[in-house]
Amino acid sequence: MLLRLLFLLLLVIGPQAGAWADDGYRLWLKYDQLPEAGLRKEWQAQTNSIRIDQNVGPTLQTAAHELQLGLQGLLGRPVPVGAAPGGKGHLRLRVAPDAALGQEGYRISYQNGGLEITGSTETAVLYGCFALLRQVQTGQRPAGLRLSSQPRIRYRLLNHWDNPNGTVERGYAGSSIWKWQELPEVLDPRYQDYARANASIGLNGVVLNNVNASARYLTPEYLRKVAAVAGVLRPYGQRVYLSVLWAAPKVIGGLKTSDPLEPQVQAWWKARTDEIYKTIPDFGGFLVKANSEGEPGPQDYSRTHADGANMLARALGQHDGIVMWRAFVYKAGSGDRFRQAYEEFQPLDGQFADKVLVQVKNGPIDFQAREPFHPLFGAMPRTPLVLEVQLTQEYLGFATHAVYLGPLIKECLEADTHRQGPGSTVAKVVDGTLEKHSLSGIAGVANIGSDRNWTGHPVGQANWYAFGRLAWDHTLRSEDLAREWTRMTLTREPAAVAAILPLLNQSRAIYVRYTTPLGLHHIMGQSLHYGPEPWLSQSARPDWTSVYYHKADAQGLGFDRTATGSDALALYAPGARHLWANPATCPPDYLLWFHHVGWGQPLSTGRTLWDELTTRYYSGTDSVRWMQQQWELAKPALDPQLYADVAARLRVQHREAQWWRDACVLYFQEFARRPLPPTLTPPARPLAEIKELVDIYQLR
Ligand code: BDP
Repeated sequence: MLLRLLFLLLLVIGPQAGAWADDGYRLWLKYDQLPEAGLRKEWQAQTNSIRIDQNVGPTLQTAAHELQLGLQGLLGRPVPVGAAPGGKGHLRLRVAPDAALGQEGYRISYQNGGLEITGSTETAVLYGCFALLRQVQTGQRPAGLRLSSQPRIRYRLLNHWDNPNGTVERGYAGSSIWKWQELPEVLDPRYQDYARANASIGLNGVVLNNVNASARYLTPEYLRKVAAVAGVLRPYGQRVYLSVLWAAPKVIGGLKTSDPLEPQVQAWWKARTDEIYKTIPDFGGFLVKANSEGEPGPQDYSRTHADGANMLARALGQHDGIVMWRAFVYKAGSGDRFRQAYEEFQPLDGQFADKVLVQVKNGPIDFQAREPFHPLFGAMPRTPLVLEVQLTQEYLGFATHAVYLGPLIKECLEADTHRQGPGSTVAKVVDGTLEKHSLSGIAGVANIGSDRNWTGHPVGQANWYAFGRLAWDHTLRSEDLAREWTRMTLTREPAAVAAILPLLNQSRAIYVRYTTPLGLHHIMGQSLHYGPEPWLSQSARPDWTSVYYHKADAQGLGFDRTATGSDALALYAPGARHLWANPATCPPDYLLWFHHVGWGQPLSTGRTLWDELTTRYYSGTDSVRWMQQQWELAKPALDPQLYADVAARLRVQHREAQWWRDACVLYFQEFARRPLPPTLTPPARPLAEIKELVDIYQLR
């Protein structure tokens, strides 16, 4: 009887206890014991202790501590940290200048019979430690291990769009992780866990606040708070940066102007910047959104973006910091939005000061599910360009749709600008190798919030992970990163991994199919940017409507951006333009980005535009069912809580895929006036009913 009771008790508490309780907080840094005893033994034999020199700095101590934590968990036995040297059976961390590795690169190798992680700096060794842990976590063997890697891009940043009041612009994972009102006294343990996550994937900096910036961050009171966060992030190699409000000299400085050519404005920024460096000696620099979507900027004083950026660069002076000036600009009523950033920024190429990088979104409109690469990547050879991608899923179903972004980021990086002939990829522009820039940068708009699992949707973690790994090395394959993340985060059980990987790898293409197939874009719900609203025709500006972008009429669908239309295609080098210029050869995925195509026009797929469009909406929606089945296959190997969470979100995703499908098919049918292909079942509800759904979601 007693035994039976005990057994029942175990059944009740079992799933919540120990290794099975997985609320997602630990991300990919789980360090649960390796199941394979043999593999554990092999690693144990190489890691009897960790050896570091005495009197090392905080980052190397952090590195040793992380390694200790990880190895103890994975190998299931204590790993002491002792004084170098060490030797056979011990793991040595060594900082030694090595030109081949640069400042941040690491090498893992056997030296005198013992494993050693080396790098020119303590931060480099820290990256190496996480690389070694990744080897153990993903089940690699220690024998003959030799690995070296260095980042291809220098500034690898997350951009938080977080506000002082704790809200996050376009954030879907709770509120901000930065608790400004508690700082600087209270240091939430999350800050440290956040820093280690970033370091583990190779990132090296964080813009703490929203690009629609509050001037408050530049006040002494807030700088003390920022300094406190910087203090936690520093041992993990993460520098802090701030987004600044262009009008700050007026708003908090008491000046009458923010004109960058005014000496008093220049003096104000110089003094503020010196003050920042006194408080935060390794401050990274400024991110600026100016003269965009109502934000103030130098154009308010008839000055250029270059005037503004260069003034800030001068304020930075000798300090080791940079200015990242965003190119996300588009003025109301001045033609095709696709062209506007190009028209404003391309003529400024060559005018930016040394410390300035121009930050460009991956595509010319705004983080759509698929965009052609931004034409500026092929047009500003004399300016280092930061690639900005969005990890938070503003246009990709918030935290309810599983969309793995590895393929999206890679698609942009691998796109060929043809700037210097074939092979002039966006990656080579961004990493600086194409034009020999010494500065280079990449930024991901963070999808991180106060939710226990950090990203709302558990799959969102994979986007943080893949972004960091690609920022370090853009030649890595998206599929390999999905595999790494899955095996470190979800399960290493082969059948389950085999079920989950195709789900992840195809998720973005599936999302495109049921929302914006064939190059449709910007047809989502107004303001909130959720759900379909292709009929949206009235807004504060024409380029905030949907009809502006899809141009559906009785003849056909799509935005003519050839010479007969807005001619945005002319912004690309001939080689790149050539790919899209002819509707007969333009890849279907980009067709409606560049062409207005007749409903009955046969496409390269063999179907007419109408049939292809509707087929994609249906097959995309059906594929969400397939995603559910794949997830189901993995169930036995998954933590029950995590399994249930994703399964529920997939149910929402399927319901909303149907919403997108029915809305778009019925709406476009009003123009096409054609029946659905016979294999497709017409939506059961009328368009009017679907339109009401948008009002419910938008709370209008
Ligand atoms: C848009 C967002 C808006 C951002 C803006 C930006 O809707 O909230 O402020 O981008 O990047 O996608 O500045």
